[in-house]
Amino acid sequence: MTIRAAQRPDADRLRAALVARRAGLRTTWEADDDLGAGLEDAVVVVPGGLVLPVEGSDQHYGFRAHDDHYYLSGTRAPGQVLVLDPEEGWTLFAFVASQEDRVWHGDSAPIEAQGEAYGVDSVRPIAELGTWLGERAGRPAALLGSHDVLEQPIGYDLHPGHLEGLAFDADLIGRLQGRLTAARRIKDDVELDLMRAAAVCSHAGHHAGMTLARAGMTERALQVEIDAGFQRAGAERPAYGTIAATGSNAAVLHAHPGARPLAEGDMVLVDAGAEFDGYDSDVTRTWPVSATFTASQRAIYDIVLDVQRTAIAGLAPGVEYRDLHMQAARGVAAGLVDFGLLRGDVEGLVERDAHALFLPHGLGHLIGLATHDVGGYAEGRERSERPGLKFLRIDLPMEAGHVVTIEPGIYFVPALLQDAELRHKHHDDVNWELADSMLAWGGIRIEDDVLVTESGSEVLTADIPKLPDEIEALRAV
Ligand SMILES: [Mn+2]
Repeated sequence: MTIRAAQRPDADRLRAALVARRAGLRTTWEADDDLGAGLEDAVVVVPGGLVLPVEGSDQHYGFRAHDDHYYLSGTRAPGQVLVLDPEEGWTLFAFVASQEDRVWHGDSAPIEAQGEAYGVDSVRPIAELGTWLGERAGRPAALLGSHDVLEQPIGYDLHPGHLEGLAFDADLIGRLQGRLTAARRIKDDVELDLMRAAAVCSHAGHHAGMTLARAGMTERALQVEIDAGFQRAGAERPAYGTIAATGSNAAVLHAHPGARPLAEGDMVLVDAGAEFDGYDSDVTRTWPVSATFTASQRAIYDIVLDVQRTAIAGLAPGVEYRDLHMQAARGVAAGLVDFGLLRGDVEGLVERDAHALFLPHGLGHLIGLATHDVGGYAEGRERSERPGLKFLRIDLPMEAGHVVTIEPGIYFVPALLQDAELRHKHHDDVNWELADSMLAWGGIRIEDDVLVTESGSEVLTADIPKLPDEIEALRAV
């Protein structure tokens, strides 16, 4: 088995994509009739965020630039601000290292090189931002990106007075933000290159986990192997805290890897994804510690896999994600009826949310710069309070360029299955004797990242084995 190398887009493509993103967004903003004449006169300020110092050390927590700032500027250094004056175009106010910075942290990127790399109209030192803002006092202004500039202006070489002159307008901010969020739903070619690179790194980490895991190893030791696999392949870090949960821990949806050892006969649920140049992947695989699944593990695995593949096959432009979620709910209910855990007709079970006892989360979410990316709900749609829907993170008609996760699961969650109210409500829906005998069984989730295309979909994380035979072949080595 070979794992492809993670590739970065070249400088020309990156610059062209950034220029196109900013130009496209301006066109969208200017076409918004509700903004009226407001935009021509407005100033848009997009800070990238400041570092968060670690108490008692001279270091800071891992820095992550605000996604909107990075999306528009192409740069992720802390303490920088991208601005738009419609008359003058886009200016990046860039961090310039002092002598002391150079001694302790190294030099900053040269100003001219940043203008060339990111294709902005101009780049100026951050120290000039205050004067620039002062010259625009009284104009309507929108603050996008990180709002920490309001609490810590000094971090951006500003004093509070520099911002007070601008007329920040909540309505303008809301409108501009809404269009930016909508634009970010559709991934451009450079973003897709980076998401493919993240998927390659995720493959390396999951492969390391599947091949190195042995009975007796702790969840924590397995997590270290997976994260190391990501980073050896070129990822900068895990996109989120890696979940490596064995036995009953697999039914804790966001479990932290701990000291529990992997045991023969148990499974391991690994929910882990690599981050590459700020872009995330999010992948779950569930596999046996032993060389083969047990009969009940294989039966539940086949239900989840079938539901997952059906949902992926259903993805296409125009399809409502919520419908895929409900189809998955029916698939889980039907599978559990066949297994003997649920009783009754599938439609009725789903209507009463009986499936949500075993699938207590949504089918998936948008993914991109954020693991749970922005814009999951179409304008005007609100989250449902129903148990089977309230954790659904997307309610949106699918469009080519969306990247979503498809991640059904079946779990035996004691907190749900031992809840008196739920047992009463679903008294006739569940074979409680069987459910009670499986309280420590754990759970299975299978998750891929899927690009919606004009003709259907493309699974970005398809190289990571999920067929039971492929998994057993890897576990037998
Ligand atoms: Mn996910």
